[in-house]
Amino acid sequence: MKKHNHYLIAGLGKTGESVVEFFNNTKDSYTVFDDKLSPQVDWSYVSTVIASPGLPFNHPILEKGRRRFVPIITDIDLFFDYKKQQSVTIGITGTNGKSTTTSLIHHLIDGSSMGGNIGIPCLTMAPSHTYVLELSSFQLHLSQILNLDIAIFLNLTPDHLDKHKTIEAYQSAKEKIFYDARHRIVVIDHDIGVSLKNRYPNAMTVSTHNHSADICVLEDSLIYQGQSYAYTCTLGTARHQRENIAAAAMAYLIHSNGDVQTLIQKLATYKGLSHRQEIVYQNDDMIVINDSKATNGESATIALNSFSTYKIFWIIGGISKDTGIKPCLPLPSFVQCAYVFGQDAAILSGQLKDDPHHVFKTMEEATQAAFLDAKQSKNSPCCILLSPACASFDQFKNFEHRGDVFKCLVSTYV
Ligand code: UMA
Repeated sequence: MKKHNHYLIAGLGKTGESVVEFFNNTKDSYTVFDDKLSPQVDWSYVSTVIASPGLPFNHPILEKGRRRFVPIITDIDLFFDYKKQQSVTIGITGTNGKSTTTSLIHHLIDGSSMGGNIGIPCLTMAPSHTYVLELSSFQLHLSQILNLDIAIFLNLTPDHLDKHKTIEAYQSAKEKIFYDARHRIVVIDHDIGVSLKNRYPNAMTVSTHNHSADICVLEDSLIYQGQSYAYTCTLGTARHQRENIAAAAMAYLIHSNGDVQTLIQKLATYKGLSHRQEIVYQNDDMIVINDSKATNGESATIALNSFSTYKIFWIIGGISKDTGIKPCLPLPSFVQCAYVFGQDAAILSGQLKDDPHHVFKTMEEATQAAFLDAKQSKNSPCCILLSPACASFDQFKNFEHRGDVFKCLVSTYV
């Protein structure tokens, strides 16, 4: 006999822990499952499974639930069920830039709460009038239909194909962000944005060069409703950052009914996020960047191009994604040397072929060598760039841990 509302919390990481806390407060009954605990599950009691985003979609615990016709939902679904009706929800997805855009919107909207894939489980967000949610393809794939007030789809390049298997499946998961959304925002500088605009004609458009977009963010001015406004933002003027600024600005303008003056003031005071092209050290000859969040070749390429005026000593490694560092190749001439470490160092070294690179076991050794070479180099200004293009789990708890260790190492060399 099935007991009413007995939940199975599948996966006991950050998400699972937040669901445990949530059910402790609502007094709902639950059982936890995690491979590291190897627990037995008595399915006769389970009415709903709450799946963690990191579980493989075909994990035996989820397959068992499906065979028994037990609904599988996520912490995001719980959040939408329990949040205050009158609050506003803004969701952001895309392969790259979603954390930056999420945090920028959070900064723009006073009193908003930020959560989701950015590292703060939705259920732990402080109560607010506006919730800004970074949504990964894993979270979207497993969630039901969300009723977002504003949904942003930034971009799409191959990533997480080990889990989604095909780019089409990856795109379908991400596109769920648009179902039932009240306002949709697309970046029309990419094919995916153009295709989405064709399928969702009411979507608001943003661009970095097309003046007819609903908002166009140029290097020093933004164009909105036919008027040009000067702006500054610490994110800089690289195209990908202007796309993030444009998407965030559009969301803000929808939310604030077009308050451009406040937008411009707020853009100027944004400070940026840790581990995303974060400046760790800078003097006239050298800049050191922690871009530990770059877990695929696409994001690493963006970082390389952002520092193309420097001679780059590039630290990469960890667990390589399907395409490895293909998007970064051929290595641009401003990259002096790559310092490769971690589990898939041999794969990355194979991809680099004759491009200058050295292989190490650990990030510590790679960083030490990069500093040594940069200091001896006659070329300046130089940039020591940790933009690993890989997942971190072989040697670190997560990308934040990897970035923090890097910052510690840097402090011993500068
Ligand atoms: N587990 C199993 N069996 C498995 C796999 C995992 O039992 O086969 C268990 C692990 O033992 C562990 C738990 O599941 O106890 C881990 O759960 P999880 O991987 O879902 O991780 P959380 O700690 O809940 O973190 C998740 C997101 N992680 C992933 O999607 C992999 C975090 O995104 C997110 O910040 C957090 O929820 C809060 O919302 C991280 C991430 O790497 C940053 N995201 C990917 C990315 O950005 O590329 C999508």
